[in-house]
Amino acid sequence: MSTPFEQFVKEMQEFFTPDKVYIMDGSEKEAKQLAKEAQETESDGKKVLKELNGKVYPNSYYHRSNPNDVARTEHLTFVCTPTKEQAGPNNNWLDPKEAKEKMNALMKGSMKGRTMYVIAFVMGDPKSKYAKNCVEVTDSVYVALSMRIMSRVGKDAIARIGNSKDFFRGLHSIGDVNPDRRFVMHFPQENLVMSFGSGYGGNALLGKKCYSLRIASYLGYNEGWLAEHMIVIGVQSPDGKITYFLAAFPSACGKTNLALLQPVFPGYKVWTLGDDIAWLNIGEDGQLYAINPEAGMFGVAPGTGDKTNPVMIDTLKNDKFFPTLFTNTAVNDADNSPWWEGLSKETPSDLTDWQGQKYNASAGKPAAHPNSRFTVSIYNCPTLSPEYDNPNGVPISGIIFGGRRASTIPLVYECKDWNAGVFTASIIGSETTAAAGGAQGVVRRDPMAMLPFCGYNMGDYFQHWLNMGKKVKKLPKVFMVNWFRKDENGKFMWPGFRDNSRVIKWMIDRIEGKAGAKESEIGLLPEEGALDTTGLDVSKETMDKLLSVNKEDWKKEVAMVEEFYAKFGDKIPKDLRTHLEELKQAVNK
Ligand code: GTP
Ligand code: SPV
Ligand code: MN
Repeated sequence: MSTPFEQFVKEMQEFFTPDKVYIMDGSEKEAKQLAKEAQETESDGKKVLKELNGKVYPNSYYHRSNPNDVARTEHLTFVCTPTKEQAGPNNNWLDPKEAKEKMNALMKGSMKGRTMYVIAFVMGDPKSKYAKNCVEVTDSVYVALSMRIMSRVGKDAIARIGNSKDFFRGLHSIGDVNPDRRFVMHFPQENLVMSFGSGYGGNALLGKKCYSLRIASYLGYNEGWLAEHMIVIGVQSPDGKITYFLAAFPSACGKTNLALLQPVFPGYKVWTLGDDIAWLNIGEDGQLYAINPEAGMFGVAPGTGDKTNPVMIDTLKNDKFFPTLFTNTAVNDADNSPWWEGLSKETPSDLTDWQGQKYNASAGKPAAHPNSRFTVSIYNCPTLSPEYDNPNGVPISGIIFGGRRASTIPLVYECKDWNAGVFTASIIGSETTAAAGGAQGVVRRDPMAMLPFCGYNMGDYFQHWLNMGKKVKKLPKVFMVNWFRKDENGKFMWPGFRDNSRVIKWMIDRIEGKAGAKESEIGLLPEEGALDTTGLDVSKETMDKLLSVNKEDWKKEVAMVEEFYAKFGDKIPKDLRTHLEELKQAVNK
């Protein structure tokens, strides 16, 4: 008798008709063999991987994707629930039957001439009751190696699945990398995702956004937990106490950087637990606990340097885990190392750009793609928390929400209570970034930083957040931040990065009841002098602006929120409507 896992592999082999089937065991030896294979395999007219200088970045390899396949494609991503209403106005929807017919036509036989890699993996620590079993099949060796970094792949996962039928099924085929034949289809009711035509992380590493957010958010809705686009950190203060925070910012808005923060104050330290996804459960003591289901980081390269994020540079230089991948960065031909804007002050003279051309700086275009990324194991991170693989997760005292906004949103404010926090998170606006295809810099609503990742109707999702608040015993404090305010000349007003620790310090003091706050129309702002600006090079005038509420801006903001809420009709919980009405009155006074 074969196991459901073995049956699935057989079914996939019959469906995709690859030349070869390879079941991953997750060993380092295997990874080295796959890296070798990837250097010999041609895809889309070039070798899948090229070895980089191991003296600069140990175990590092370079991947250049098709220039039209460099980011998530939200317009080609669908949630296929039985009814359109279940998916909500926040998702593209297709009838599941129709979606499958479409995908079957594209995917049947699509692995001919290639190897099908079978990746059994666990999201979360295999010892944790919150962890989930998954299998992805793919014809991309780049995806197979990336999955090894991002999750717990191989023998242990196969053993954990055992004789169970209950595992996520992810079908991925790179096809012919044609944007006109590219779809990512989610079937939450069947614990299934079908993805065709893209090799890019968010579209192809199905354990990440597709499973751990879109499918998992739906599971959480039914089972009483939350799957969120959040980092998890522990902040140690000089007295040795560690305060655990979650932070949700939209894509390419600073999560990875905050997760590896090196505070400016002596005696403070950030312990890293997660940089992109958190699963939140109510623990036996009634508190909110978080685990990071991932095992690696798929981070934005541009902007990462010694000054901005020294811990990430150390992580990338760590030789612990094999391999580290660099995708669509530039390459410094002087020493065969990856390079991107912000890595060093001077642009090296001898660069190949992300499209494989000799770089010419005078053309005014960046050498690395703005969404170029590294894929690195979290075990390489020197600030990894000893609690990272605690099967129960860590107890959360504060939740930070944020967005990328040139105006309107102050540097930081605190929400009065849980429901005010849910409201504030539900109205987050953020300027779109290169993490997704399409226009950039356009302000759109991105509630909880989950707009592209919530696998069901966001009206129901808001209600679920309110319900969770009723069940959690000691509710975390909720804060809103904006590192991205700009002045009249388009310059960032706040230095950001390591100086963000000043804001975190105020939050810890608020949680401990040690710092003051003053009421405003939108929530509680730091009281005069409460935010520690010792040694900070920002004028008093700028600080005042960063911490003020401009009612004219907020009137416009309310109008945008009204428009957004309207899309959801009756699905918006009454409590949130009341909060919006109160905000409207306050800013119109
Ligand atoms: P995803 O991986 O797409 O979910 O993104 P993320 O939220 O982890 O974003 P990340 O930390 O990688 O940052 C994205 C970009 O914002 C990078 O170019 C960073 O250098 C930049 N960035 C991060 N923090 C700050 C900050 O405090 N101020 C400014 N000005 N830029 C920042
Ligand atoms: C994001 O876009 O939010 C990412 C990168 O973290 S991806 O995994 O591709 O979605
Ligand atoms: Mn993300």
